[in-house]
Amino acid sequence: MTKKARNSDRPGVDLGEQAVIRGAGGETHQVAGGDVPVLTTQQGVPVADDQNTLRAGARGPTLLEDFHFREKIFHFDHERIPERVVHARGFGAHGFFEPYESLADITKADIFQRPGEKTPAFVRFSTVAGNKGSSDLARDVRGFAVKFYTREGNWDIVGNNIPVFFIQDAIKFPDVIHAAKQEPDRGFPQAQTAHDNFWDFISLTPESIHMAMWIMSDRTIPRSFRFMEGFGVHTFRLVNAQGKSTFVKFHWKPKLGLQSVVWNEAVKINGADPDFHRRDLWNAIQAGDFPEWELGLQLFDEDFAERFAFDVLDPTKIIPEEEVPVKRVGRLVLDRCVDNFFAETEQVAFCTQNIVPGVDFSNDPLLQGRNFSYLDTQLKRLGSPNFTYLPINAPKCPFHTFQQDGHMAMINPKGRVNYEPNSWGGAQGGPREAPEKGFKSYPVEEHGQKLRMRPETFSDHYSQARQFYISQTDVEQQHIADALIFELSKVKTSAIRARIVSHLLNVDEELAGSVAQGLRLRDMPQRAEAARPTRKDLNPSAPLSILRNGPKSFEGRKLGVLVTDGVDATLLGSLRSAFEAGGAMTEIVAPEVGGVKASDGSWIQGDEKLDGAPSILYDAVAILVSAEGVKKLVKKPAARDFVADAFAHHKFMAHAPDAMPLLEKAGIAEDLDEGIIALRGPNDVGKFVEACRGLRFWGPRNQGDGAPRRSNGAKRTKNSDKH
Ligand code: HDE
Repeated sequence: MTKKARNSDRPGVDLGEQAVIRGAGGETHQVAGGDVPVLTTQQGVPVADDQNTLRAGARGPTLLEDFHFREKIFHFDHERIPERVVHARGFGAHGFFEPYESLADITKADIFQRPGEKTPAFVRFSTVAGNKGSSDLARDVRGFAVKFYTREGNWDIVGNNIPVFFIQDAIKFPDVIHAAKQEPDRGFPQAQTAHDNFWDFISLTPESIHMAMWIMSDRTIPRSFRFMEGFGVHTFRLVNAQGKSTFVKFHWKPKLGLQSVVWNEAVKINGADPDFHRRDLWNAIQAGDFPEWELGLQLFDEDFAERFAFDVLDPTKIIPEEEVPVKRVGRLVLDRCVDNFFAETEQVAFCTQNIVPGVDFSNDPLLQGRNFSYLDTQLKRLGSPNFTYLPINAPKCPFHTFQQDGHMAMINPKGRVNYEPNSWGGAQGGPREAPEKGFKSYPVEEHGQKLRMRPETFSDHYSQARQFYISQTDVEQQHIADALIFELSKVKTSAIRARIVSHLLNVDEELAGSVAQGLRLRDMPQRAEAARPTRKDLNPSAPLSILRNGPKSFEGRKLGVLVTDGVDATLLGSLRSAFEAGGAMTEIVAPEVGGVKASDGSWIQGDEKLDGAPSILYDAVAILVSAEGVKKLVKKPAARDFVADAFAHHKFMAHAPDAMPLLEKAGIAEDLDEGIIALRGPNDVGKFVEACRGLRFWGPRNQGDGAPRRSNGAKRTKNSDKH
């Protein structure tokens, strides 16, 4: 060791508080002392030097006896565990659930007994198809898995942000997932369904057409986790203390309303910030802006199940909220980020079979299969049946079992007893059964032949696909057509494209026509043979549309403000305070991250450098530039894209009068519309805030926008509400 240096030896460069020693090769050694703990091996042996391996001579070979190096590299080499086979990419957070009222009349589940009592919860959001390192804005279903640590054990609702699924029987799960993930010979495409295998499977699996409509809608490109719904999908049972069962479907309703991005934006966000969703959740929680959902229950009895047009055990069907309203029974709040991503988000093990007294399964064949699968997958991933003892998975209520040993046994009982019945009695005898309090399955009577057969009641594959489609606004219908055209244009086999259109003919003829036209199919295929004809009498259902259930204010959203030197300080100040007062976030985007000098000489700190903060990262943008500043900006492609993209993506925009040259360069000066607000003074700020309460400005800004493509020029008759 040659030189001892402290922070103060290096003016202007902050090396932190630690003492620093330079080694013979100039390498940095930071030394323990005071409150700084000593680095040790896993065995607790203090480490003197963590920069150099043990060698025979300074330039000689490394010695095998270097146990510190061996342990460090050994551990590193084993850091990875298998990623989840599906839902590999995810992001979790802690929080709590709090019921509004006692639900004792419906369920004895302890979590629902005492209004206002908080039960700890952990939630993991995920995409399905992409690998762990894929991008957040892939067009994909989002997982919405909730673990409640109740006083009577852990209860998991392992749901998605879409209320239906692709398949009706668990035996098809490996097939649909194989088809959706990368093709096995080439190993791509990653995290997307825009390829032959996926659409081939869908085209041969008519039960998936309802879900296909959902995934082609903007539900699969959510603005963030905070703006999406969650669904338990299957029918479950709730059982009360008297043993009465009520069927239930679980819903999560986001407090902020629903919001998605547009496809062109999603594609660009994946490049600019592949972690867009996880960063959003992290930032919101760190800022104290805790995301919140209400738990909704659709409760119904056997009579309703008999009367309902579809089989309530069929996971490709919803029950429209108009038929069974969603009763909001409590709220889920996420208020704490994880301390360690691996320990919590990666190691959390959700299992559909984790239920508690008061909750029970239905015979949905998908749910029954899931109950089998999740335990297997956790053993594979986490490597030991003791995964339940990891802190993120362990119940927070007392638990006592006679399970023992296995890899990584962490919680081991004391004493001789490891079986029951036993005659050791008292505390020595260990835990005993609880006939009253213990979990009892609902004693539903089952009978029937042993057979492999899909029930005939599952055979209507198109009616609800149609109902979903006609429940969308024009803009949303257009997005569905665009998404289908995009995805099918990536499919190389023309027969598959035609086969999908043949199914669409059973959903909506105009949609089929638009897609056929967008693909330039030379001949319209014949309508796919339907096991049951499509019902046209199902009414549109408003809760199925995102735009009809959007945010009511700009709260929880983000304004990007592009500034230059000479920015009008008063205008910027009133803009920021107006947005922040409404619960929104603002970010300053500057030519350099250090910031800019405002008109009054004050220094405005930058949050982002322009190149790293395209307008796709914001819900709305303001361009507050000076006459001098704009001269430099017009030459920057990033500045032109900032404006042009915000316009193309239907964002509300505001601009200082001096920004006009940039709007001209971006090619939009001729197209100024009511979604673009000139800020001539602080009074106009109110106008902009007001406009931003809407989701986006859906006026026709791009060719084809807003008005669904017509296949034959026919006038649309149904449901053409604009939002
Ligand atoms: Fe899953 N699913 N799944 N799934 N699923 C998994 O379990 C499976 C299904 C869902 O954040 C796996 O821990 C089968 C529907 C979520 O950790 C695995 C079937 C729904 C997550 C598995 C389904 C889901 C998973 C892989 C058809 C919505 C992520 C890793 C019968 C209601 C949970 C793991 C997390 C994860 C199996 C269908 C949601 C392999 C066999 C339907 C949110 O066990």
